[in-house]
Amino acid sequence: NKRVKTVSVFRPFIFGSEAKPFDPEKRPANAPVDHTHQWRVFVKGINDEDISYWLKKVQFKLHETYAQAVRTIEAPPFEVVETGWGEFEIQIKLYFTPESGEKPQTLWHSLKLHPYGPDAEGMKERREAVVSQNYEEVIFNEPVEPFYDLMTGG
Ligand code: SLL
Repeated sequence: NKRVKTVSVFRPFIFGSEAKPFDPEKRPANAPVDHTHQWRVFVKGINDEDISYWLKKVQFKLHETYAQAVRTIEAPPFEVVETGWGEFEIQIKLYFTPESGEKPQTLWHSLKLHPYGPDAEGMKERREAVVSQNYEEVIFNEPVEPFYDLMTGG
């Protein structure tokens, strides 16, 4: 496949996590006793825009304390919902649509369970969700023609 010379295509997305302490009255039934939080790690479009036309699959690699630490998500929503007790680094590997011919790209996200900053104590009392997310862009330099067409609707 021929490459479209001197062209770069950008796609924005959001990745991150959201965590909430369990409500003591209703812990998830199957959560181990030492778990304290429910959390979610995700990759998504800006304003929940559908990004599955370029993002094919996402592989999340959790801490080794998790059974089946590698979770592969093949369709949106690209997310893993889990429970746990500790914070750790999550490896996020993005796989692009086959037309792209692009290699997967790896990101890291620090799972945050505990509020921090000036209002941390208040947030803990109110059991607020802790959100930690980042804006990111993938850049495809000189994409192959079929992928360029797909990206630009041509
Ligand atoms: C820490 N370095 O010590 C981190 C490790 C591991 C978190 C955190 C549950 C695992 C499971 C879980 O929260 N692991 O029970 O399956 O803080």
